[in-house]
Amino acid sequence: MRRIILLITVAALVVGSTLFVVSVAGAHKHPTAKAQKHPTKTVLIKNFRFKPANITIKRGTRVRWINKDPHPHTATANNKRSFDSGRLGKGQSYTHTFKSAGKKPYHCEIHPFMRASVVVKR
Ligand SMILES: [Cu+2]
Repeated sequence: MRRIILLITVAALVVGSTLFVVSVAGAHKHPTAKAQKHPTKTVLIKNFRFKPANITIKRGTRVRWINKDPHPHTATANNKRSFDSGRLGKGQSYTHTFKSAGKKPYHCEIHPFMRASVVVKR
C-alpha cells in the first residue's frame, strides 16, 4: 500500500513539473519574439485629436490607434490607399505596419480638421 502511494506521489510530481516547465517556456518564448519582430507604437484618439499627432518610427513598426473618445473616428491616410482604419467606435483600435519609408500624413474622415502624420525612417 505504501509503495502505491509513493508511486502515485512520484508520478504526480513528474507530471506537475513537466507541465510547469512547458508553460514557463511557452510564456517566455512567444511575446518576446513577436515584440522584437514588430515593435508597436500607440497613438490615442482623444478629445478630437491624435496623440501624439506626429510620430517618427522605423520601417517595420506597427502603429496602433485607439479611440478613447465616445465619438467615432477614423485614421485615414491622406492618399486613402496606404491605410484606413474605417470607423472606430469608442474603445476600438486599428493597427497598421509601416513597410515603406516616407512621410505619411493622415486625418479623420469624420472630422477632417483632425490631422496628423507618421514619418517612417529606413
Ligand atoms: Cu474624428
